Amino acid sequence: MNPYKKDFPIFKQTVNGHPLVYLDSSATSQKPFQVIEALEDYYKTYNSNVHRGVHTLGTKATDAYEGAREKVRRFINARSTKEVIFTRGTTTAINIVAQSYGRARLSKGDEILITPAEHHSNLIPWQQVAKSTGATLNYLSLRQDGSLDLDQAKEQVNTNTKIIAIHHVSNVLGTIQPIAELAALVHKQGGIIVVDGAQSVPHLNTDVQQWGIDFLAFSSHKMFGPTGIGVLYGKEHLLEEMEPIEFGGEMIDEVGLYESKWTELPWKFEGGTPIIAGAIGLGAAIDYLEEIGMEQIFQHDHALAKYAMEEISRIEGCTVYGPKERVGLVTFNLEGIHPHDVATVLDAKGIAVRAGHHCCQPLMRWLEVPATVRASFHIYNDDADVDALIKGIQTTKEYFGYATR
Ligand code: 7TS
Repeated sequence: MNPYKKDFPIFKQTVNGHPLVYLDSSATSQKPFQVIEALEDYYKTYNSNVHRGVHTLGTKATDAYEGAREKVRRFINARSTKEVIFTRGTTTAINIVAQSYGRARLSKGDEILITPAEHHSNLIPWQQVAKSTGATLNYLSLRQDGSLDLDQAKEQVNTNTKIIAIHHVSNVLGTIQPIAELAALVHKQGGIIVVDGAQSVPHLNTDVQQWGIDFLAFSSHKMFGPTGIGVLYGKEHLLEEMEPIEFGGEMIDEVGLYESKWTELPWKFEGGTPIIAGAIGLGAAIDYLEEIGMEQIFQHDHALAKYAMEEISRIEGCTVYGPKERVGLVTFNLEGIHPHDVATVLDAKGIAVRAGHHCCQPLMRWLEVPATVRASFHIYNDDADVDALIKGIQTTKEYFGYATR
């Protein structure tokens, strides 16, 4: 029995008459009771706005909100809490960099480099910024398994390259990209690197200083925390020079009739009442992750993905996409059966997987498939879940009239 499953109340139920086998953590992870109780505690006992007034509950809420920021700082090894901005999620975090840093710094002749494997959240913001500034959007080359070709990248990155924006771990292929090497490469040419950490921060140890990256975006809901909150990490000197993209309460120092001054970091990027409960929940999620240990989590998720990949590859008519070394997920197709049909049959067995383009339409074209099935794992999954998936795939084949292996 998986020792962590008992912490996640959702697994007490059956789905379609079967114990829930949740293999969709890359879309969103389940929540342990420690996180749910932290949210409940805030709402039940000290619900209050932050940074305003001097009453007791307000002080407690402010301490918890800012305490969560310090937990995030430690978790990603940022130098200062000034570098940790709470956002609505990865999407919002990347949009802040694109809209603020990108629009101010880019012009015709400059280049933004991304890959064909980006989630739409790390693609469309750059398309938009390229359109509005005249900068060019170009693509780094990937090897056949979706991993970045560093030798090619060395040829591609040049003095016009002002921004590299890349996923750390692919939400479709599980590939781990060499972001530290890329950071060194782009810095040599005077550019910066923006890392989409949506699928890496929940699964492996994060060290923004060791990696030398300039910006990192991630979402709480994929790392056992609540929805509606995420983080933008940015190097202090870059954030200092950037303009906010949202204006209103909380982010000001002084307001006049025609001009206003912004407050200091990190609050200048947090206009309006912040995501108080969300931050507190994220803090509780970080406590939970740290108690298990990120190395342990990485090993666990890595081993499960490896096992699943090996087992699925042995099924006749199954194609698995992506590299051998991967983080926490397996993407595949069954010959002659649409991914949505696979997911529907699995769902009838209580097995939750994702089918579709996974918000990566250019990557689907690159893989030359319309869609795929994805099974993704986290700490509450175990070999029995993979075995249930394999059995489910065989049932799917039988259902659609294919022989099993
Ligand atoms: N980047 C990557 C690599 C992602 O996997 C996702 C979400 C995002 C950005 C956007 O995160 P959000 O929290 O702002 O929405 N990925 C997925 C997925 O793979 N299935 O559903 C959501």
